[in-house]
Amino acid sequence: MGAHDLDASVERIAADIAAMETRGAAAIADAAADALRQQAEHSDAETPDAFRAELRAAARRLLETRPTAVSLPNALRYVLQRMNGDSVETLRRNTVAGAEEFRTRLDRAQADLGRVGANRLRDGDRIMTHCHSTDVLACVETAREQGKEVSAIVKETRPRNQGRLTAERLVELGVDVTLIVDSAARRYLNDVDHVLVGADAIAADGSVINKIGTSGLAVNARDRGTPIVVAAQTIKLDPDTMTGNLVEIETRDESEVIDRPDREAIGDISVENPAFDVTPPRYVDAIVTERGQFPPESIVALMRELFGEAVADPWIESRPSTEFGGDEQ
Ligand code: RUB
Repeated sequence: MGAHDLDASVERIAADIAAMETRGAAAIADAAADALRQQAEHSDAETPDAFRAELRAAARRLLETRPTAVSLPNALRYVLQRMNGDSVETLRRNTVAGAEEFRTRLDRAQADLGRVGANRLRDGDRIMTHCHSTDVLACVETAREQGKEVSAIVKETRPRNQGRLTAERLVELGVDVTLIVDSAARRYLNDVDHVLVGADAIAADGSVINKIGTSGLAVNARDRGTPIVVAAQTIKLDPDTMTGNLVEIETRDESEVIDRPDREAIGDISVENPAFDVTPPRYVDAIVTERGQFPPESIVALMRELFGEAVADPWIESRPSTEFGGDEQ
């Protein structure tokens, strides 16, 4: 394997993320860290520079899969910042240890978040969900372990129907589930105690980026007086937004919305398929993290504490390498 050769496992993990075989922000972060671990373990780079270049190239390949879930660059940053050492073996050991530590911390953060979120749920509460969020499920799981009865109105979440995954998992947790089409949400909002959704990214102003349909649900919930709670580990906080950058919203293929024959039968139309939307902080009652529960407007303080004022992009290739025969040789 020469410099910039990607391990087969990196290609496989990247393809699975792009095809949504691996999906959801936490699972994407976990898979990305595992991909870097495998690249490090299998690398036959002969020099430290070549090893570092391979790992950076692997990170760039993973980054190009899906643009919105900030857990992906945050995971890559965590691992690459631990890629220290003067020899290939030390670099390998530290990178593998960094990836393993990241994955352990991710699991622990979700369990801790689950305990915080479960405190909001009372015995007999009914929630409404959108899409499939493992952070949301962690809250319900803990509430169930505490012996609380919970029921759920589950939105199917067109076009990919992730609501069915949520429904299946909730049934396993002993939750009474009612599946509805997305457009029926408003009708049921009077009957639920909380809207509980996950996040792909949280911006510095407290905006929540999550599956398309979340913002409309939040506006309707506010209109009905139903609290909107976002379950999001701190890995979902987007440090780039502290300096004014916007979160890129992924658009996916129109075939997820309508197949070609049906589209052609209709005539000359455009089809748009944005995968996520932005819910302004004024429609969000609380963001539940492993560090406690926050009003959305205060999340920037936590962001500064965790990331400082500036964030690095450690996957970028250092410039002089080609000119002076560095990494690329
Ligand atoms: C998934 C989605 C989820 C968040 C949070 O979208 O919007 O709500 O990623 O999930 P997609 P988690 O199916 O397009 O990836 O709490 O598991 O990180």
